[in-house]
Amino acid sequence: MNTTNTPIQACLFDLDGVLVDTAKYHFLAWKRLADELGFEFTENDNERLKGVSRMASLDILLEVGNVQLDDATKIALAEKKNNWYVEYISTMDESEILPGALTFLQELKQYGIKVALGSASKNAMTILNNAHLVPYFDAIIDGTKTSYAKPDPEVFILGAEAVQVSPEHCVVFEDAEAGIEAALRAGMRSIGIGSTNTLTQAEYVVSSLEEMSVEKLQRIMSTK
Ligand code: B16
Ligand code: MG
Repeated sequence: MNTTNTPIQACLFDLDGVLVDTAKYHFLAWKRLADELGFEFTENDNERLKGVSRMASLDILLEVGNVQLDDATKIALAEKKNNWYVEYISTMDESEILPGALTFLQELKQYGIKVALGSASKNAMTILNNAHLVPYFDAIIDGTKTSYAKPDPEVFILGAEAVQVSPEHCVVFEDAEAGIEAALRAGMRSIGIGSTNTLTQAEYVVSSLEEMSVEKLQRIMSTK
């Protein structure tokens, strides 16, 4: 297949919730912090943190507990949570790769379609290394390379520039509505991973990458 004649030339992937199942470790670490601070933090509350940066996540957590703190304390608590999270992900491996993700990444490589990461996480390299996913990426843009959080389009614009593909030929795979909005603001196509109830702005939604293939992707993207 000659990809230069097809609409999609690059796939930009969010990490947590799209390629790997790290949300559970974020939850464990945030819950541990809430326990220490003396309030309850549920899995339902945790849904609000998906795709959100570390400091913005802490603000949401403190709002749940109705706790007000000064900036220095907040920075110290975010660091504490991150140390626990880093400890949890230090032992993760390929078994945390979400269904269908590896097969789809392998297929994209075979077709010569560029692949970039667009993640808010500052721990993305540790996760990709532990899951042995690094060789599948032509570019890796994560929270250490960006200044603005999703829904700002920066992370995806940098990804497209790194693989030298113009935005209209890029498709973003995201599990968070803020990430879908970032894709739209970047002028890119979008596929939501999750439910149409929450990913209302996505062009197309699948429940996991198990439902995706290069042939299906090009078909979906050429019919819009
Ligand atoms: P860190 P993504 C996001 O990853 C997570 O979904 C979100 O829960 C987390 O707060 C954020 O990364 C920052 O992560 O604390 O490791 O820098 O979905 O953008 O891949
Ligand atoms: Mg995500």
